[in-house]
Amino acid sequence: MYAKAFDNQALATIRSWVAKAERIVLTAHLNADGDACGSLLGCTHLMDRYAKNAQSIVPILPTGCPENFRWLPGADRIVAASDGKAGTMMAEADLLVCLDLNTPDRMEPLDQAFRQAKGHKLLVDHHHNPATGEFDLIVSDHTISSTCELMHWLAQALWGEDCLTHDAAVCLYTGLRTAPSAAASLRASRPPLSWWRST
Ligand SMILES: [Mn+2]
Repeated sequence: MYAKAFDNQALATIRSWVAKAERIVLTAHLNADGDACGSLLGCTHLMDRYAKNAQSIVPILPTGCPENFRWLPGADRIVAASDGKAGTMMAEADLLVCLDLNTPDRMEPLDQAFRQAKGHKLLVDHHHNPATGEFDLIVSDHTISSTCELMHWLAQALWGEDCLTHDAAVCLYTGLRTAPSAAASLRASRPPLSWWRST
């Protein structure tokens, strides 16, 4: 089990934001890797399940989805900055979830649109030195293997052990397996994660 307890007040805030949000945008860093794509889409599937009032849930990647991750469930929903609509979607969102980055600079060319957005800004990440002034709430732990692993533990804390759909689990496992630090941690004989659930 993940040793560090999540802050109860932070969990309540996130649950409330997700439950009330009507327009949700999720984003990750440019030149997305497996951890960025996996956490972005894993969280998208969680929003599909738990954001009961959402009219739109849009994953955005600054430079789009790389070809080698287009097989991931939900990858066809990803909007690239080159699409031209991403900035407007950020401006209209009442919840913006950022994954696998520690500063909006890593969202270029969408960094300014993000900074100008008025919605609640949540960061879930495992890099050092998160930019604390840029987000409303930060869930960050640089000692954890990957953003996907952190997202997995966070989701369980928010919504219980059975929270992951099959698609969410596929996406999060992909990031967990492809992030270099995550692969090393898996090799270091961590106990198997019990997060598989078909629905
Ligand atoms: Mn990454």
